Amino acid sequence: MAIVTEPAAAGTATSQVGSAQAAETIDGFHLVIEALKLNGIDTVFGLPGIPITDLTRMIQGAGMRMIAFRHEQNAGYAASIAGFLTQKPGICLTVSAPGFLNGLTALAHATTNCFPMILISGSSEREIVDLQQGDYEEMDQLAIAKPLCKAAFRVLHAEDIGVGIARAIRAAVSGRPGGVYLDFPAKLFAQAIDAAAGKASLIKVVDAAPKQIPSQDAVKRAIDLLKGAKKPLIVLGKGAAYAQCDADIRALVEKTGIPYLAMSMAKGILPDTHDQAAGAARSFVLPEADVVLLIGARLNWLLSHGKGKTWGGAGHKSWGAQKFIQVDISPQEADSNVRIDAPVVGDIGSCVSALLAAAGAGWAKPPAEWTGAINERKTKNVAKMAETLAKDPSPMNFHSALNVVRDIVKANPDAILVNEGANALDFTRSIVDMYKPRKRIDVGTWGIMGIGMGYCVAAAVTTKQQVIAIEGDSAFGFSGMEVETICRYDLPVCIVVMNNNGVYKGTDVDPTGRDPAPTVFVKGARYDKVIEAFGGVGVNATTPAELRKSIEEAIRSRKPTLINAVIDETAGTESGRITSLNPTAKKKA
Ligand code: ADP
Ligand code: TZD
Ligand code: MG
Repeated sequence: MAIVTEPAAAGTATSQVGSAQAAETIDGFHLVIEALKLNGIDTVFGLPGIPITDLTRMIQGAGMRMIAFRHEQNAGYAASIAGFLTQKPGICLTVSAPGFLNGLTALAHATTNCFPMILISGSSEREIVDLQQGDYEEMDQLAIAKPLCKAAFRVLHAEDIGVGIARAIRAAVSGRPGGVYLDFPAKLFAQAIDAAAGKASLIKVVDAAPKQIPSQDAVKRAIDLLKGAKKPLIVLGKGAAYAQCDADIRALVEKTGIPYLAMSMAKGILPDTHDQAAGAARSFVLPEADVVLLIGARLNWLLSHGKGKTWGGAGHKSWGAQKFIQVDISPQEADSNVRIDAPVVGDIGSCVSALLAAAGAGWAKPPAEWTGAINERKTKNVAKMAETLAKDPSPMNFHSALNVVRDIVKANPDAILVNEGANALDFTRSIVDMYKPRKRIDVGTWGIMGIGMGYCVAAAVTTKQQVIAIEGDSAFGFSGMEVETICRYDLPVCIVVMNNNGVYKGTDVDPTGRDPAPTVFVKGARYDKVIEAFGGVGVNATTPAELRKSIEEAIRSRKPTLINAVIDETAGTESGRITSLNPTAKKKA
């Protein structure tokens, strides 16, 4: 297999000497780089090895950022969230078979979460793979990737690299965004073609994510339903955050006066402290609402599929009477769980501005009984929460520690909050208010553990903002080795490990007395020591005051920091907020 070991002059054509007429040529490596650059892609996340080591060097040599990770899954998660934050496909670059498979989880995650991402993997010799003759890292990667992504392409000829990358970009960002797989066999990189023909073969994608204008009928149907509502509710999902039409969403919410709920990663599109925010009265508004306008949120498990007890359940007065309006770019999303009375299909920017225009002047705000009842619940719940937050138990619990984080995020609203764990996730989501769009990134649609450090790296690299990660101790373990990456690139990331000695809590025991329980880790572990190994700042915090001081110092210095926050090991609950999904709980129900 032809592997160029000496990187050629970055980003330029190479000269082939020795032939009768010295022809300017360009190889596959450079065509890939030029195609990415031409399309405004300036960062690649990945991990080197055969056959892409030289590509990673040349990417760097060409002035792009090549962020090298310790495990491809974390590079993949980084790419997926870079896609969410920037609307450009995040690129993850891996080696063949095992590297590809390590990246694949992230590709599937991107697809599930509707994040635009392209996984580019080098692959082995086609002829050997297809005859299953046992090549180095042999695997039919394209076939394996297909069911897990929106589209998958293989490029065999250097002159097709431009088309391959253009198609991958279009597939990732148009319509419902998602993951795309690009298979580049090793041979492709060394193929040299005429430089002029090579350059001419590259495609700058025009209008990669075309607007999709909703039909007038659909908009009118939705507005008529909303106008007739006595207890309307808006639910904002991460599709609304992705769409980057924050001002119009705010205008629609404020013009109509309709209370709204923000799904986890939609928090901050409007500040959580907004008058119309109904998050603190969630269990009241979901069953009570008569018309629900979903904007970029699916009625999946996170919204209890739009039915059952969360929404009132059989016997409740709203049973079967609730009406749904769903704004989504996917025409197939409506009716996936319950009847959607008014689907509005289009991109959220176009749909929201059409709804705003159709709402017209003189919109009657929702009845005061509805907004008043919500405010009453909110006030009560907020007061109850304030009481809990004011307590200062020893050891710290999730509340006393997160009270500190809440203050710090309020004082630093531009910081990006990364969050994973079970209790560490659920408590952070409900306690820490967000003030700006796309500042909260978390476990997403799958409730996946392991996104933490990849998200931190991508958030810091793509936005240059301070990153604060609130991590369960189990959650952190999935990607913990990437603290080396964070230190190596000297990123402004402050990781807080909420250390309660285990998964959910640290109190389980093996009934036979032989081994540690499956949910329990080394007691009193010092995660802060991990970052010290790489020159970062480690702090062991046992009180809210210590925690506050160390996060503030991390933000001031912008140094990579890991704080081991010692949390009462009895404080959590099994599975956090989703205990009911455990099979044992289901059996009892
Ligand atoms: P959440 O988990 O926050 O409830 P989901 O991931 O379930 O959000 O839903 C996001 C929805 O947003 C998806 O159905 C997706 O098709 C949609 N979506 C994503 N981007 C856009 C866009 N630009 N315009 C319209 N809909 C979008
Ligand atoms: N593996 C993957 C990839 N994702 C998962 N969601 C899980 C396993 C199961 N799981 C959860 O859903 S939360 C969690 C696991 C292992 C860890 C919870 O422990 P934690 O958080 O220390 O991160 P708390 O604060 O102790 O609850
Ligand atoms: Mg834990």
